[in-house]
Amino acid sequence: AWLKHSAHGFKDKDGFENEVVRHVETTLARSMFNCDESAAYAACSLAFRDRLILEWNRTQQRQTFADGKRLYYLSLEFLMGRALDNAMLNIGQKDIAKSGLADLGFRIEDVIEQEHDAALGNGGLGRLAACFLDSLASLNYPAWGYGLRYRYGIFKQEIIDGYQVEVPDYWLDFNPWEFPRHDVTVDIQFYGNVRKSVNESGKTISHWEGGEVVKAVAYDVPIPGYATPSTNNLRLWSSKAASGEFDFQKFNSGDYESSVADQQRAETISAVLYPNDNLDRGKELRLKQQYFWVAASLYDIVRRFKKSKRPWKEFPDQVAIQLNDTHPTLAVVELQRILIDLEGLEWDEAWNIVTNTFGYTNHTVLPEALEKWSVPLIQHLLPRHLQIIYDINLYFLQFVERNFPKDRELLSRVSIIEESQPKMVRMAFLAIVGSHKVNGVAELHSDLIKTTIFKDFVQIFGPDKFTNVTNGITPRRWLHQANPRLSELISSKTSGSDPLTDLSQLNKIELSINDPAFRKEWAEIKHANKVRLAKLIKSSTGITVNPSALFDVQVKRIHEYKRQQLNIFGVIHRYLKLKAMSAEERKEQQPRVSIFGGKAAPGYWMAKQIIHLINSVGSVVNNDEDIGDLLKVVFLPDYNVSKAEIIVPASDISEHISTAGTEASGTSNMKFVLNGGLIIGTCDGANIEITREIGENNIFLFGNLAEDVEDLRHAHTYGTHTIDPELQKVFNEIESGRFGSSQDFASLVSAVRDHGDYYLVSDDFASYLATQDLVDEAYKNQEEWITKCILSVSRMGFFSSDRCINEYAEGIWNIEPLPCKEA
Ligand code: DL6
Repeated sequence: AWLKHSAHGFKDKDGFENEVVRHVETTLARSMFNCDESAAYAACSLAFRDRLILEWNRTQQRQTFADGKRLYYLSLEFLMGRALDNAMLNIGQKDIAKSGLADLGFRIEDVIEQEHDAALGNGGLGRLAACFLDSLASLNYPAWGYGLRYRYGIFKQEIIDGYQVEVPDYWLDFNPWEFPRHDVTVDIQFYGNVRKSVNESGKTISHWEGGEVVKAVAYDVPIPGYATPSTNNLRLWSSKAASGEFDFQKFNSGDYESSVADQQRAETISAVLYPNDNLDRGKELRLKQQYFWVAASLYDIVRRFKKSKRPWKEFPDQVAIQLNDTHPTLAVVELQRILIDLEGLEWDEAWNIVTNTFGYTNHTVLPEALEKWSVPLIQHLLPRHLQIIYDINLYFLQFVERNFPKDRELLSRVSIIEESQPKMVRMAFLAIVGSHKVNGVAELHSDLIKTTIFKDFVQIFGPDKFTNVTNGITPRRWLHQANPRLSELISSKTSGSDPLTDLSQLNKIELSINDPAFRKEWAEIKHANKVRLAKLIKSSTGITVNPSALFDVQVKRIHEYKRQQLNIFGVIHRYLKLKAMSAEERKEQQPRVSIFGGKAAPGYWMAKQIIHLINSVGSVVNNDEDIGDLLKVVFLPDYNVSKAEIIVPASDISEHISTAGTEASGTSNMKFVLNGGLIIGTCDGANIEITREIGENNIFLFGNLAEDVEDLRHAHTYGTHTIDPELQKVFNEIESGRFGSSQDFASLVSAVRDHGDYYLVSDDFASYLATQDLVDEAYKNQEEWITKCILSVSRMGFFSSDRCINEYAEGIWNIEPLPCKEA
């Protein structure tokens, strides 16, 4: 590893141990005699952090001197997970740490376990941002992430009496991975009003005045690249009262409560992550978060650009900004405001700079997730921005009118302002108009946005503005960290090339597919990973599962479109079938453990019902002596990144079963296959490309196609909707009270039976069951199963986030890598 030869790495194990001991004794002020695992974690992290800081500074200096183009990735979510393990691996000194810690009396796994997940995200979108940061640094791209430093990330989920209970997750007690920059602050304005004046040359100038000011304070997080000294920066903003600590006058006159009110109101902005995934709730505080974060980030970016003393027209040659979904779209408006109001540029010149700077990634076609903000709310909070939005819309509609004269319908369809009551700003439309490229995240999804929600814009701007970049995952975390033995087995077959830097090397394992020793090791690794998961299941739910059973996993946010309800209805069907069998027949059946995990948004009632049903079915099935090990149903509480690192490598089959056309991509599908599990899935999102890469024989596809969904829904609404008879039996059983009060689950049943079955659960049920039978059959032939797994892994090279980042860099950002020459 490069660091072994660098002045900044640990020379050897002794060097590492000395540093750990030094931190225990000085930084932590403890003695080695009472050093427990948490102190060992702290000292080990600080020792690695010291290595990182030096490279981090050098990388930033290198990027500044090179004076080239940088990417800024704006994401309201970064679901980072744990940092220590990743730092050790990327720096290339995990072996030294392992033996050094062993000398000091610790197992490296126990030390890693001490770290709290940095859970600043809801699900796929936030985790994708974290994978991208890892790839950007590993590929030496000059790039910064910008986000919010939430004091509370996604809530901790507890399961009490089968129900989800949300508990706040304060994660900042000890966080060695962030650096407060009290000298990097930005004053952010809200509310107030706009005054116009005319300058000497007769030009009207807008002044945004009055209102409230909140301070943004920067916290920096180093992002180490793998096998390179490049260490990028993630800057997270925290909110503080601009006017000092609290109001002394009020304090002195005894009005203690209101003396701290300003301070508390300011700090609320970055206090908590909104826990909705694929759902927009339109709350004022959320809009405040969005503006606070984009305004601080843009101030920072512009300040950096201005230091270069280049003319404004060169801004897009120096700066690429990617909008991770529409959450940062106000950045488009803010940059236009800076350029015209503060820097005095003309509208057209400014708008040209803006549109050449931004790119927009769409992550969903679900109507309930497409952001809209009410005009009165924006008017109140950001009065000048609303004026600019209206002007952007006016010039855009004039452009449309010129190119498509007399098409009033078109104008109203594409207007950034929706003429509803109240009027709404359609953020996706604003993002499209303000960007030079718009991309979807998997082929099907990118096609769908072009033919459905953004169809008119393809006509207006032409097809070249719209593109696809299929998502990817970082093999550092999702192969090596999660599954070190498999990673090493694979590396032993890639003739010296490192699959963690070039995932296409995976295809070399195909040469060993008939090697008995290789296959045996493969099977042993999977079994060991299942034993590890069985222990986690036991410790977190009390349920004992047999690691030799087929592990069937569905872990992701709970959402009707992801169809955990289809899965649990299928489990009930399996249970009923097993119950109806004789003891002899049961012996022929493939034992299965159905494992679920995932959080429901606190206000999403149906999702919470799904969790309750899974747990209720579990309590019946798991205690049924007729069934024994033939079927277990587990709901693993508090699914998060570090749990995923244990769950993913242990799966035999995982479920990616969204209604076709609803899951933009999915990324856990990639993680599961990369770790030697097969998948059952619909023709949706990235499942389609996974199938193309690994071959149809190695995946279990079922269900209706995206192109048929609209007709089926139409038929449910206007024709007769007959429920699948096997599903009806499941409903009868639920309604008989077998799994607790049928009232509790009435809405889940009636959504399918009486309310149009929007997610086509009944339409796909028969094909789902038949495909699950194929899974059982296939699993019985372990030799063939392992062959499928090896073939699949060997063909997963395409799904590295490194490939994905290279596509963005070339096709959207126009940035070049800047490697360290001495490395
Ligand atoms: O692109 C990352 C991820 C996809 O893999 C998922 O399929 C998709 O559901 C998710 N989208 C969102 C949208 N949320 N908002 N806004 O999280 O993006």
